[in-house]
Amino acid sequence: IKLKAELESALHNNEFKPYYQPCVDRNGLIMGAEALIRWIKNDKIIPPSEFISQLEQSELIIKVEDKFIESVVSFISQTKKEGIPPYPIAINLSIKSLNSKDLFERVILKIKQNKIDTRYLKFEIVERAFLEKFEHLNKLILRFREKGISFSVDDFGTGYSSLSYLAKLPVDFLKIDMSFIRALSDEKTRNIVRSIIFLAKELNIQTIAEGVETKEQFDILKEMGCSCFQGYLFYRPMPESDFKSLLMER
Ligand code: G
Ligand code: G
Ligand code: MN
Ligand code: NA
Repeated sequence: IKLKAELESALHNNEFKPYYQPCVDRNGLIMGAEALIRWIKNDKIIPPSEFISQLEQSELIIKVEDKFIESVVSFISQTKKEGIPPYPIAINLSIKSLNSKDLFERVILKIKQNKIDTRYLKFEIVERAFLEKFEHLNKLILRFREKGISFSVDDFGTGYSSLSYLAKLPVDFLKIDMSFIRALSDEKTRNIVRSIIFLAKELNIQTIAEGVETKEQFDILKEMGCSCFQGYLFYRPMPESDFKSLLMER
């Protein structure tokens, strides 16, 4: 268990850093990336599974995510200045941040200060968040979308919501949880995934498959009509400098 004081000092010492995991299209070409938080502590890389839930128990998560958004927005602005081709970057938002009072204003201010195009910022929300405060979230997402910022439902299929619930979500992308991709060799799972992709298409929502690790998984998903792919088969999450080099090669 990490002490709150330790997490606070990590925040003040700028020890939370974004790693970037590109996602690709059907041809394997980069079409964007997800920013994933890491705690860099004395050259050790601590994964979010070891600290996010502790952060979420207090309001500290709001400050950490606020600073994280700042880092990502400033990275986008930096690449633009250096003439590196821009790609949309998706940031995960906790339920606490989504419910924090001035999230919209804070994000828009950062975008203005860094002079970036809103098209290059996306947010990911876990399915579960919609169950808690649907009306609030619905309004919030619509405000962001009016500004050109798009949203994904993360870990889709692991929450409690049914497929019919999807029709009510004002989102642009749906990320199919890794657990389904892992089980694609099972016929029932394949049918579920096919239905998710079909229904999303009917609703004009793009699908992103998470945790794609094998060529077989990639082929099955492509055949089903999935449009974006993320996973170790293509790229692992990488530090900002590596991500920048990767984009510069292109
Ligand atoms: O990067 P990794 O696969 O270890 O991420 C583990 C989990 O942590 C994922 O569910 C991911 O969505 C979550 N995560 C990564 N960065 C953030 C963040 O900045 N905020 C929140 N709330 N979750 C994050
Ligand atoms: O829940 P969320 O989708 O935000 O988090 C993605 C998590 O999955 C990150 O922690 C990332 O490191 C991890 N991840 C990404 N691609 C793969 C993969 O192909 N295999 C596995 N096992 N984990 C992955
Ligand atoms: Mn995510
Ligand atoms: Na996920």
